Amino acid sequence: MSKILITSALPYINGVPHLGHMVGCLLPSDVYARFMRMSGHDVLYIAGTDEHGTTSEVGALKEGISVEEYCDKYYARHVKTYEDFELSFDCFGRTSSEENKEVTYHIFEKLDENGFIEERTIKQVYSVDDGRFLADRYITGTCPYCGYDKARGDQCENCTKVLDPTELINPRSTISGSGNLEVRETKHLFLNLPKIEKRLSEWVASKEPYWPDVAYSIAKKWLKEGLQERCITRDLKWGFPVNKPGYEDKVFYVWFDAPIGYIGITKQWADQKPDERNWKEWWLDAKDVRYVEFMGKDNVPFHAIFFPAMLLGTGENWTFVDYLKGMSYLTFEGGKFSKSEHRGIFADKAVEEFPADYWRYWLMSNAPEASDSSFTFDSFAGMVNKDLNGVLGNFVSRVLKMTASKFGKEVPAGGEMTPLEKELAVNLQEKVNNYLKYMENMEIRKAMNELRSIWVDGNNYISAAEPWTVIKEDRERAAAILRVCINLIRIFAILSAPIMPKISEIMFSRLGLSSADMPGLKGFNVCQELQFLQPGHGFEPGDPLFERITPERLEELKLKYGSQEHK
Ligand code: B3M
Ligand code: ZN
Repeated sequence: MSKILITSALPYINGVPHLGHMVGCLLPSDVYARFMRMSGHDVLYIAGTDEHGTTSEVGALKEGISVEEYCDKYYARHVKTYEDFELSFDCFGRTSSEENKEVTYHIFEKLDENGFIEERTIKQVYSVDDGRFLADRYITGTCPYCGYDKARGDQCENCTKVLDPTELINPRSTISGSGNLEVRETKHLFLNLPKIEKRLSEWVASKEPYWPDVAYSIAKKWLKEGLQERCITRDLKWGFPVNKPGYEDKVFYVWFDAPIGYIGITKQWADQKPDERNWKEWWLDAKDVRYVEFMGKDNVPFHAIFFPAMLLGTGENWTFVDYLKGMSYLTFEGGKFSKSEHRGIFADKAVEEFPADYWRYWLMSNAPEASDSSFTFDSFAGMVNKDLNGVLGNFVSRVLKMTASKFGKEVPAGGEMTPLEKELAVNLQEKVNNYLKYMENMEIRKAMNELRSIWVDGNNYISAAEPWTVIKEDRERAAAILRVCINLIRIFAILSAPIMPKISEIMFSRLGLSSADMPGLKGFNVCQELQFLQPGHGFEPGDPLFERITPERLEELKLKYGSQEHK
């Protein structure tokens, strides 16, 4: 057993996450955390809301409440949505916590002591009409590198280049839309990245064999272009006040305390049970911790460059990321998700329409790993109807109903394994091994293909074995076939658990089992598992596991969530 630290990029507090956010980091990290727990590892799975910055100030202003109230309100919504999506965080905390403040101050002090903090007078964009300095991301304009006309002042979403807002062509305030912007001088603190660059490059190079291409190539590209000093303070009210004389009226830049949030949230988790838990065991001078981060690809530079640079600069022995899973984007019917234009399905609405597991299944099957992928309701309905209903659901109800009607609601006795079952076990073992390997390597789509193919094998087996025909002549043989099929249901439930935890639980309960009966995945032996449930073990056939999506319902969904705009 080893210690696995898993983090998902911290969603901004404002707004509700859509399916793209879910698939970009929250969901794959959850699936991985569940899988690693089932594989017998000591897992700590951390996420939380990213609360500082102008976005929260502006949001609160619009709603006429304080920033604290605003953050409390949306924090509760995030928590509810993620619970509904069955995300199994060990702690879902907040970057604004006292714990995070402590760690942020500590890291800043160390960086300052070690000579990595520089004082600079800079020119900053002041919006005359808004009466405030504008945070970088509150300035929109045309990217000087690729010409994208909605580039934000901090980064161009289109070419991922990190920008300085003064580079933007035709800049406007995102808050008011006003172009009446002035550049004013103000004093700020900078992180001297060039001074850490050499050590950082060595560290990044050591990661080449382990990081996926998306992450490694972004990090390399950045280093090749050369690092620049990065401003880590802002003229805002909301944030951690800078702990350095002369800077008390400024706060830390949101991207400074956000990644530290992973540590701060671990501290929040530890503070809940101080006698049992120690955050340092995971983060500082920690032994045997494997650290895996999940994020959208636009977040990679901050996790592959800035955060490690900050930690390196302290000179302390922090836990550095071992594997960085950067995901591409999910589009909605080929276009963008947009709350304001009522296009796309957002996580809170999604779970009102269908159980979370339906979404989890579709999103993982279509995870944007190597390239972007597009959510369409046609594809969603197709998979729900074909894979979930047609393959998995159908197998479960067919087997349990037939057994109940021919033998009663108990695993039937009689007969034994024949070469057909032995062949099934051998085939399945190979697929299970692949599935486990892909899950372990976070090759999500490949893992999903194996899982589906394992369900299909169950269907093929029952079709070939034909218990409904066999029973007319050989009741014992039919009993043996159905006994294997019932055990297959249990195997399917176990393997599906990281992806569809609720459905897996329901399948277990049909078989008179509870989550306490869930075995580990280590050394999973199909031949043994096929004989796990013994004759006499009770079960309940129950209702169909999944709802079918009718053509009428499909049309309704498309209309309701704005699919037609992109046809
Ligand atoms: N909140 C950006 C995002 O949600 C940012 C991630 C922080 S991770 C430390 O895309
Ligand atoms: Zn660009």
